[in-house]
Amino acid sequence: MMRALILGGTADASSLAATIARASIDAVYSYGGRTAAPAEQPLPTRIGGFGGVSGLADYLRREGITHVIDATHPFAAEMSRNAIAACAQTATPLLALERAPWDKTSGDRWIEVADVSSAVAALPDSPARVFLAIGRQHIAPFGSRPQHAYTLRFVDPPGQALPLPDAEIIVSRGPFTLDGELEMMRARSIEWIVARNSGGSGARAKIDAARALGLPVIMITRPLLPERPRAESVREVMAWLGHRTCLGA
Ligand code: 3Y8
Ligand code: NAP
Repeated sequence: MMRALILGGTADASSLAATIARASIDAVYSYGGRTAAPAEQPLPTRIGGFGGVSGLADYLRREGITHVIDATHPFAAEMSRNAIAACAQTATPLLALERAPWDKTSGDRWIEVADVSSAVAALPDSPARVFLAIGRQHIAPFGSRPQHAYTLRFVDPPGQALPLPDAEIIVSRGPFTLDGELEMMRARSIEWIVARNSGGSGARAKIDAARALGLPVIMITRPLLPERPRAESVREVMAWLGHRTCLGA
């Protein structure tokens, strides 16, 4: 009897959950518990970590999970690595639902860097107006560059003071629109953007806005993950689950 676990937390995971619910496939949706009020899902939902690889392997056995879809974000590398290990240990089929990275197109002024500390080093020395669109978990390293005027965007209000003397916080969970991003960047006179190559459409607007305004983007490339089967569409996932959706998969 099929029972799927969706490792979620992204727009793609939400659209997969809706299709799986419509197909009446027995499934559980899992959030990591990063945000205060994650979006509702049309499936039974669990929130919080499993307790590393062994915790996830125990969960798979205990809950009789027959298929795991890793629909987490490309930067949720620890979750993805744990899923690969736990599924190998328990011989549970695993498929990643992962959107392709954004490609640099003509007009894009990207400075591609490998990680957050390289992103900090790529900022100019002279004071600038910088939009940090990388969430709240990786702000501390920018404390070494207090000379800049920062605009940050978080899903939830920050719990404590930031290590940045000049910072304005926008609380918004996306998805974002081109007009909204253009308006925000003009209103804040943004000169630099720091972003992660998340891919997908939910956060792409800031990249298109930066190109339209001719602004440089410090683009953090994705962490490398071990090989695993991957799909880029919900339809492919449903076919992998052996389910012919109404789309005529
Ligand atoms: C908790 C689930 C939807 C889902 C929305 C997508 C789109 C917006 C791109 C910017 C970049 C960022 C951040 C972002 C994106 C979507 C999608 C996507 C980037 C939610 C969600 C959870 C999270 C966790 C959160 C992180 C943070 C990252 C904000 C829900 C809304 C910056 C990633 O405050 C915190 O601690 C937030 C932590 C991990 C990265 C970070 O390190 O701070 N996502 N984001 C999931 C869980 O608990 O399991 O609350 O409903 C999901 C979404 N995030 O329904 O449309 O691509 O899917 N999320 C990045 O790309 O750099 C925003 O502001 O432009
Ligand atoms: P991470 O660093 O890869 O994972 C850290 C730990 O958090 C994992 O080992 C696991 O704990 C727990 N965890 C993460 N995702 C989980 C999930 N979906 N269900 C259950 N436990 C989960 O993860 P992250 O980058 O903080 O991302 C956390 C969540 O936010 C994920 O759902 C991800 O899809 C979503 N998200 C992340 C980003 C991003 O930029 N990282 C962007 C958008 C959405 P245990 O080891 O205890 O099992």
